[in-house]
Amino acid sequence: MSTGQIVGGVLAPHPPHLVYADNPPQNEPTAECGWETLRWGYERMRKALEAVDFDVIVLLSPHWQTYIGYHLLGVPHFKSLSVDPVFPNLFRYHYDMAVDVELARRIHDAGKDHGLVMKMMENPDFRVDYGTITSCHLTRPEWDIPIVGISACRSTAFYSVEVMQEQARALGTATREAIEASGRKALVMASNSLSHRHFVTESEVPEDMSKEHITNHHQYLWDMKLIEMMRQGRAQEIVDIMPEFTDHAVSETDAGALTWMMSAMGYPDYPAEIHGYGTVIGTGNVVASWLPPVGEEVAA
Ligand code: 2X7
Ligand code: FE2
Repeated sequence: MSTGQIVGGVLAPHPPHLVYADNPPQNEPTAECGWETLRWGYERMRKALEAVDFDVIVLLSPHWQTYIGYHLLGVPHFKSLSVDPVFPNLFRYHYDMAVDVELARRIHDAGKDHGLVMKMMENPDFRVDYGTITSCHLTRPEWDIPIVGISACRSTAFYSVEVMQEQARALGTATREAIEASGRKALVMASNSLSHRHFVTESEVPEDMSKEHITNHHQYLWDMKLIEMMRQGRAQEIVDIMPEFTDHAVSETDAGALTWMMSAMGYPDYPAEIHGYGTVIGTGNVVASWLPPVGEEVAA
């Protein structure tokens, strides 16, 4: 009876700068230009996804931080204004999104079966975090596909990156089982930057690209190491090295999104397609997709 499957995965970082520089009608501030290597990378990824048939996007966002367990958006429709707390000058975005509550509930139940603390978020006035909005906008600006939004449990901060990994792996397995039982064709999405040490001041013109560069070479080396592993189809090793990478690169992988996605996809051994890499206010960001070779399914 289970015909559902994960049809692909994407690493879709969420600096609000990229939405700002794209000037979509939903965002109030306007920009002249900026961060083109990443924005063109997203453009290439959207093109690649045209060949993929999916009816839901399931993502985990580092900016929906929950302190006890994983929460899931549990209301069919959200519409409001999202203002980035750090960059209100760049991101004031009017969103209007549909949620696949049935699949969210299945993931909730499957997570519980795997021993995780899970909660459906059923407050209709809840303001969806900007990470969810930005990654979804940049991947699918039409907003014509429902999403399942999963929070990031702050277990790295409370306990350790190892505890986060254990939970994110279990959540990945639960997510895959729930998708398979649901009959959905799902695109899974990790919404995070790689190296994440950013500048503490913003330049006068945010899109002044003469000021944009990686915070330090050490971070760049870590980003390149991880990207090379993605290019070589070494997902299991990426997860194995995650504690060290997260610590040394001060990475946003601390939220568990990438570990969760690799686990949900069964640690793919085929190469990721790297659509673009670039820095945003000093952080390292890669836009990448894992689309299984023709004839192969994601995960065992
Ligand atoms: O949330 C972010 C981020 N992850 C990276 C860079 C800049 C802003 O916001
Ligand atoms: Fe972020």
